[in-house]
Amino acid sequence: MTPDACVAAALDNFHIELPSWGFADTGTRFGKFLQAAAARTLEEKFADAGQVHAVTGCCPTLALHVLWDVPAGTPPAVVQGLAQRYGVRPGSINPNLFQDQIYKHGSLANERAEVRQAALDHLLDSVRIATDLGARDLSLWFADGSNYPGTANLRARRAWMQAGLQQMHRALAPTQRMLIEYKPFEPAFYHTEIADWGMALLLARGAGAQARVLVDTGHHYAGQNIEQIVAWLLSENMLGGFHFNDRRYADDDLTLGSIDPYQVFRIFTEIRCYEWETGSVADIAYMVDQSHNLKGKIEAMIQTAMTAQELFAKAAIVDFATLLQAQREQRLVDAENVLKDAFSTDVRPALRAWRRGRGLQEDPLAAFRAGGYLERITLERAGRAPSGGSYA
Ligand code: PSV
Ligand code: MN
Repeated sequence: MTPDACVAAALDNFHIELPSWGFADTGTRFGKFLQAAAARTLEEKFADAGQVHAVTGCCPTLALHVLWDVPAGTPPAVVQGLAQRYGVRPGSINPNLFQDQIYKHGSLANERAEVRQAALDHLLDSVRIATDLGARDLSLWFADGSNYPGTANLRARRAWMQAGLQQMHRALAPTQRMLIEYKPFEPAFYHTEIADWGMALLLARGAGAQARVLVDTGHHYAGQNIEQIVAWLLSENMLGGFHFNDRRYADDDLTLGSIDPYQVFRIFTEIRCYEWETGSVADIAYMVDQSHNLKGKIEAMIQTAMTAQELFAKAAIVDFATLLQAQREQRLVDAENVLKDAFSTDVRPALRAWRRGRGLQEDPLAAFRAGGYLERITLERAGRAPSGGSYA
C-alpha cells in the first residue's frame, strides 16, 4: 500500500467522540470565563457537535454526562430526536458521582452504606439510560479519595469500590462495557481510590468480563510513559478507551497535541504496532475530554479532531516491518528513526485528499468559519444566563 492509501484506510476507521461538556462554559478552580456562544442546553450541545462532525467527518458520537445532560425524567426519545436532527449519535454515558453533596467523602467507597447504595443506584440508572439510548460504553470516573493521612480505611474502601463495580457489571447488557478511569489526584489530594492504571486494571478484572480500563491522557504524573501503559493494557486485552487531552502540568485539559504531539503519536504507534503484529483491530473508544476556557469551543474541537486525524495518520505510515527488524538487530538509531521519519512526514496533503474523496471540504476549520454558524449562535445565545451542564 502507498503511504496515501495507508492514511486513507486508517482514517476510514478512525472516529473520535466529542464530550458534551466541552461545548459548555467550564472553568478552573478559580472561576469561569463565560463565552456568549457556549452551549447551555443539550440541544445546543448536539447542534455544536453536529457542526464539528459535519466538517471533519470523524466525530459521529457525543459523550453525555448523566447529571448535566440526561437528568432523571429525560425521555430517551428527546435525546434520540436531537441525535437525528443534528446527525450525531449519543456516545458513552458518564455517570456523575462527584457533584452531589452526599459524595463529599466519596461515592462507592464511602464509609456510609446509604451513600454507597445511592451511588450504585445512580450507576444502575446510568446503565438503563445507556440501554435506552443504544449506547455501548459507560465511562466511570470516581472522585473518591481523602485529603489527610489516617482519615480513610484504604483497604475497606478498595473492597467497597470493588463490590459496587461488580454489582454494576451484573446489570450490563451483553453488548455493553464499563470503562474504568483512573487519576492520581484531584479533587482529593492525599489518596484517590483509583489512582493509577494498575488499580483500574485490578478493579476491572474483578468487576467482570465486560470491564476495561480508560486512559485519560491528562491523568498521569508528569514524565510518566503513557505509551508503555497502553502497550501493557493492549497485551492484557484491557484497554477500553481514551479520554484525550493535553497537559503541561497536571490535568490541564488542554487541546490534544498542543503541548506534546509526539506523545500522542507514540500512543497511536503502540496501537498500530499491536494491530500490525496481531492482525486484529483493537476495540478502543477514542474520546476527547477537554474543556476550553479561553479558545472558542467549536473551533477548539475541530482543531482537536484534525490533530487527532493527523497524528493517527502519521502512526499509520510507520514502517513496522523495518522497525521490528531494526529492533531485533538492535540497530537503535535506525529503529528510532523509523518513528521519527513517520512523525516528520507531512500527512496534510493525504488528509486533504481523504476529505475530498468523502465529499468534505479540505480545510474543516475554514469550512466551519465560512458557514456563519458561530456568528449566528453568538447572537442567539448572548445574554442568556449560564446554566449547568458542565463542571466548575
Ligand atoms: C475527571 O477529571 C474527568 O476526566 C472525568 O472523565 C470526568 O467525567 C470529566 O473529567 C469531566 O469532569
Ligand atoms: Mn476524563
